[in-house]
Amino acid sequence: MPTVLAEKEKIQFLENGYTIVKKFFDEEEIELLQRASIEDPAIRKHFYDRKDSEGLITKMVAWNHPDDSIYGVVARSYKLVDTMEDLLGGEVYHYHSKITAKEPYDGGAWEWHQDYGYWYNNGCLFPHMATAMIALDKCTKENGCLQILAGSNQIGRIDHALLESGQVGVDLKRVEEAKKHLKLVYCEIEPGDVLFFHCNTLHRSDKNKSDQRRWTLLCCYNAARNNPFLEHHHPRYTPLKKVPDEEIKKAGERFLNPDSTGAFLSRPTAPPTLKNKSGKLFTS
Ligand SMILES: O=C(O)CCC(=O)C(=O)O
Repeated sequence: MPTVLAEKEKIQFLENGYTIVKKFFDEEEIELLQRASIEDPAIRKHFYDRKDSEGLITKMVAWNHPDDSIYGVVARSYKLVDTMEDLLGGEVYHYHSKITAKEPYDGGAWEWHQDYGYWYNNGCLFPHMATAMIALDKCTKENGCLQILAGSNQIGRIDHALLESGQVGVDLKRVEEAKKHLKLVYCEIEPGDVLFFHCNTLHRSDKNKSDQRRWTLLCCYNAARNNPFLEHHHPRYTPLKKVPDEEIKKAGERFLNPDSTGAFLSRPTAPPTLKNKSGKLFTS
């Protein structure tokens, strides 16, 4: 199946570092995903906390390999993978998937960062990487939708540092300069919409100030031609078995199989060489 992107959405991704495809998943598909994510015991079991500077928490679960669960089938579906391959210019493989869960009032913020600020340190030589953020809930300004600096993908990789909260954030002086040139976009999306963003796109999100939860599923991909030169906590090139889109509904609410998803991450990761202000090495 070819990409679902119209030419103008692809140009938007290349120029601005992101594009949003409305109703990428239909109502039935997204309801299955929502229900599975709530009921799946493996998700509950492997949630870990990711704190922000106020001590507020985003719950996260991340896994490496897409299995036959509904999330794995979504991550391997022709429509998602072919679209990624169109955006990244060739074969891709699944780098990892994660759920970021911001509960009403409690869900924490994410500091400005580029995903390549992390992934560069994993031995990924080129920034041929991107993420599909799938809205499981309505994502709004109030509940902490993703914010993006449109066009920041063209800046290239910026230095990141380990923050006291344990998050890895970008040099904020650069962000301030970038804001003078680039538009800040609040990516408000509905369940079933997909926000595709490039690994050098600067992004952050606010804490959840509302009584509405904000859960998202993020599927991250690397270009096959960008096989990481270092062994690390995410997979090196592993051929991806695409599945027809119809398999999503057939998967129903099939839960994650912890034996086939590879390592679940057990805590936030940061490049091992980054130090925080007190000079302490992050030892993940
Ligand atoms: O879920 C969010 O608000 C942000 C997620 C994010 O920035 C990431 O996973 O890199």
